[in-house]
Amino acid sequence: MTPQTCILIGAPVDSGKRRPGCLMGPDAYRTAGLAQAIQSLGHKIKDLGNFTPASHPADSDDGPLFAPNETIGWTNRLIRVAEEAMDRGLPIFLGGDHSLSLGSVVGVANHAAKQGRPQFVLWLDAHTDYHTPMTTDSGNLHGTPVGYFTGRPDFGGFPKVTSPVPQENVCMIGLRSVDTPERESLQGTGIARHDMREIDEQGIVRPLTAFLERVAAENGMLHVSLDVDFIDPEYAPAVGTTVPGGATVREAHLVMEILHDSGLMTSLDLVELNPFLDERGRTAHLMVDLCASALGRHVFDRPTRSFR
Ligand code: 6HN
Ligand code: MN
Ligand code: MN
Ligand code: MN
Repeated sequence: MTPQTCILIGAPVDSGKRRPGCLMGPDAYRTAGLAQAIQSLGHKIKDLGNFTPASHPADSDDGPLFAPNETIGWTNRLIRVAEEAMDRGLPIFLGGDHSLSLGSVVGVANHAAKQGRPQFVLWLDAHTDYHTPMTTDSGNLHGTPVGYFTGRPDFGGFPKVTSPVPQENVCMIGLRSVDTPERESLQGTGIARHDMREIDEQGIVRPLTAFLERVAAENGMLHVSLDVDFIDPEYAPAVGTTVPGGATVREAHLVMEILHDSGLMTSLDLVELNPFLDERGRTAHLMVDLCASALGRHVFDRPTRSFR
């Protein structure tokens, strides 16, 4: 891969669910040596520090949603930050919970639309995060970003999504916890959904390369959203929504290594790390290592693999 300028965007978003702790994520990644790992691969780093939400009315304790106003503030902030960062390099959003993708994905998709290129999203997660504020039973908005950036209705108060990501451009891998309303509304959508059963039976390479071939064929921009709970909790315990039966360390690295080979990734989220739940930093370190794989860390050189 040609050297990149990686733009670190600290997004200590903690409003997307009730259990606190993801606000410590960006600094845990820094402490685990993210910048050094990326620089050692020959890339440049621009660390923009930690952002705050755009100003917003205070949230009240009543109502079905948890902290909607703060989450709207974050979404407003991160859309702008994402749009600007895309002109300067490869943005890496250091979460923060997954509600940060309400902003990061809409921002990068706005940028892609200006370039006249299609936006694609690879969603690596145990969950589909396809709720809307009307369908969520938990009231936790980290369960809604895919619904939002694909243009589902009922996101009143959130910025209007002017360049929704087409359903056919979204690929989810790692699924093993999907709520009934999500499953029902995903039926008949073009969103590619690969659950752990399929990964067990067929391996993780096949769905990934099929998707990357499409991104390449359409000269697309590719946003990758990596939720800690994509990985099995045995290896990645520092997340509030653990679901057993997730990707192994090698499966997760293989995804990142193939992403690097493809040269297609244009932006990345590292989300849902809750350092308060970690064991001596091991989850933070694993996420840093996965990010390094996506940016070219490897054991031996091999013939380049072309998706074009
Ligand atoms: N995540 N489907 C559950 C909910 O509360 O809506 C879990 C969401 C998990 C969110 O993966 O970022
Ligand atoms: Mn631009
Ligand atoms: Mn998620
Ligand atoms: Mn998840």
